[in-house]
Amino acid sequence: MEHRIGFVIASLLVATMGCSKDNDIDASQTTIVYCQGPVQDNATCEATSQVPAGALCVYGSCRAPCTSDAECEALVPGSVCLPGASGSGCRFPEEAKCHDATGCKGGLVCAAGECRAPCPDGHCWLQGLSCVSGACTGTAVGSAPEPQPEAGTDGSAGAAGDGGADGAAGSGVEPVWGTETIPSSCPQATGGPALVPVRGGYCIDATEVTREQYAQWLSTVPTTDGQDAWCVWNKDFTPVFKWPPEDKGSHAVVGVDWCDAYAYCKAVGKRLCGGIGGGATADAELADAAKSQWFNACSSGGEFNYPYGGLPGAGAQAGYDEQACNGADKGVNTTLPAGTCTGCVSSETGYAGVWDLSGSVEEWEDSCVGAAGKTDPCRKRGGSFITGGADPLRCANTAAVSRDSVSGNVGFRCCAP
Ligand SMILES: [Ca+2]
Ligand SMILES: [Ca+2]
Repeated sequence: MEHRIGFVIASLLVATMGCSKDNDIDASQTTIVYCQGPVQDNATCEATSQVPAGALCVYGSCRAPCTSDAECEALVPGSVCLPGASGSGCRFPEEAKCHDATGCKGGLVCAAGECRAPCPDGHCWLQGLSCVSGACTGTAVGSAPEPQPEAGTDGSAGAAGDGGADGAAGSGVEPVWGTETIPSSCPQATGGPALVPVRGGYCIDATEVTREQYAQWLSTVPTTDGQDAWCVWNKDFTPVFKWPPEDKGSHAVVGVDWCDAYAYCKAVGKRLCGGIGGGATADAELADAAKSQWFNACSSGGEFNYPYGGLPGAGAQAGYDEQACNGADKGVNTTLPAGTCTGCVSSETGYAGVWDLSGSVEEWEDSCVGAAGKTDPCRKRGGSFITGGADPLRCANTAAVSRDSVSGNVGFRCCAP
């Protein structure tokens, strides 16, 4: 296994950490003490070269090397396998918390609320990790595929760790981010927000559909004829609330029922976001990144609780940032121009550039139970500006209301194909 990359970052750690222990971690509260030797005191360290054979120095602490959460759980319940500069080690997810880069030392960056090894080329080599806000984030699984240095380089781009296992992955193993398709282009559409290609092989609107965009469609006087049987009751596409747009054209359209949303997406050459590969999202698939277009985009492929981060392994609401997206805790209490909340987006390759999946307005999904008509329960996602607390703003959270329901905080976005 190549250790060159880890060495580069470890060298950085040694160069910049010095001897201070002024990290966010209170070493006196550290209960995992793995190192047996001269660095036993609070099990702190500056580099793996200091710690006994069989131990790793990860984020300034001696750690048991690991390749999986299960391994750590067996050693110390509650600990998880997280990456460090020279390998992955068991630690508690509560450790190494930060609010910004000043809370991290040794060249680590603050991402998703934790100090992390940087991913300078935008990729992380360990399976299960993704590059978020410039740092490798997620839970490392297994061992890393060997980086393939380009001819004439020293191969110094990329890896944040060596996986802590020897020889399990040989050269020629495909990096994990190459196994899911990001479309090279999106279908031609005739209206609405720009489509963004996402991992999973489809495209999704960059923002919620705005009032101006919806008004443009209504100006074509679309007929309500030809809707599916469960929407024949819908004789008017005009929003019930916040209409006409007046000076709020750039805000998300609200006051539309499920059938309005479905008809709009269809009319502009897209479809209401539903199942990956086609059709609706089944109830059991709502939090399945391989099945739900909306959830996959919101959670960066199931990696995060919120568009901007939060590791599911640390708890369903882990990583919640009340200021990142327009939920009630942000205090705006109304809609904003689409895409205003610059922190309400994924920075992961393959998911970046899709705004307000959490908060702003709840979004209809093509996920209804039954085909009776207006009373069928249909799913709406992501919470809204009147949704208080962390839970409703999670990507995995859903709520169901009747197909004909309209609300001042419910809109939608479209996907394609
Ligand atoms: Ca309607
Ligand atoms: Ca939203």
